[in-house]
Amino acid sequence: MKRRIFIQNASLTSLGIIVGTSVLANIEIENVYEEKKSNKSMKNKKPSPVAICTWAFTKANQTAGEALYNGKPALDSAIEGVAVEEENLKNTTVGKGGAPDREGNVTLDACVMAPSGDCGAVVCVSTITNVAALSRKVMEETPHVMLAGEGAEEFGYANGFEKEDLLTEDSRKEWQEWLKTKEYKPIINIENHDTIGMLTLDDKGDIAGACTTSGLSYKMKGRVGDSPIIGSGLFVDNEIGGAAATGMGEEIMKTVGSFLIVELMRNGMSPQKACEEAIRRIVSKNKRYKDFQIAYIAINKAGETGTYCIHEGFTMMKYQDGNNENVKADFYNKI
Ligand code: SD4
Repeated sequence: MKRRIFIQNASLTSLGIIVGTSVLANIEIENVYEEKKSNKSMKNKKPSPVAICTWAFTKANQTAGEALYNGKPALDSAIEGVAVEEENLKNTTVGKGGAPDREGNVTLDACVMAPSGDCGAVVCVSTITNVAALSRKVMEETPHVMLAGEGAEEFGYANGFEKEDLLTEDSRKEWQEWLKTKEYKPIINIENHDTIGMLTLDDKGDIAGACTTSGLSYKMKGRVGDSPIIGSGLFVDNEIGGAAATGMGEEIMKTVGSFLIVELMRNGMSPQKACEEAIRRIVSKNKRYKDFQIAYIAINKAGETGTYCIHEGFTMMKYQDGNNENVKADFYNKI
């Protein structure tokens, strides 16, 4: 491989700029080919279980990681992990205690995806905390993939989910403060608590994922972002790997980011390179990329992981072999 790159570089120098692009393209293809070969050989090795999640959700990721090491399947572990944040009243971007929309309603969105390729999702749920678990119920107990609003809530009560008020006193106070200016400027990135997207690889080598959020603070009534949309906020193909997103949902949806990452991995890219390419896709299509943050996390069947974002500041958690590590993502906007 090294020799081939050397020869192509030599011809680049001697033939000059006219052939430069195609030679570089060849090098790129060769790199992908080599990566594909190494991915194949990794596939034969059985990796130890791995849990990764967006942001520094230490306890949630630890919970999922320990569940995996106790032999729980990938989907059970992911749902157990994200439930920690759904129930964390201090987290104003997930579950109960999440920031409301402009009219004071907390509305939650979530989805899950199983190793079988089955998936479930709920959107605009305003009275149930554990919306990832509810998404699983939709997947398992209905002929549908997604339920919205009242329909999702009624289905939830019928299946044992408790009716709750999701607006906490703290969130109400902050919303009332916001009403004084009504300034709507979603700033995503600064704080280290946000939507939780989680990917898990269990001891059988199966991959699953869950993604759960209260969406953008003070969003328009009825607004739904990427998080519950299969392929955007989350995608898993158990033959290849999985990906999850956090950040400005509108921009993630336009490039179906998580699906894109899994497809790039299918074509031989590592999880890291695939996350980078998905961010590049967004940036190249959107001159306003400096105004918003998007971050991806990904895992493949070999248990390799990757993460990349537009702006500095995003970290993911990774649990493997008893270590729950905070991993800083490399970022695009270095200027
Ligand atoms: C959304 N992607 O609703 C979510 C919000 C988020 O970091 O991830 N914030 O658009």
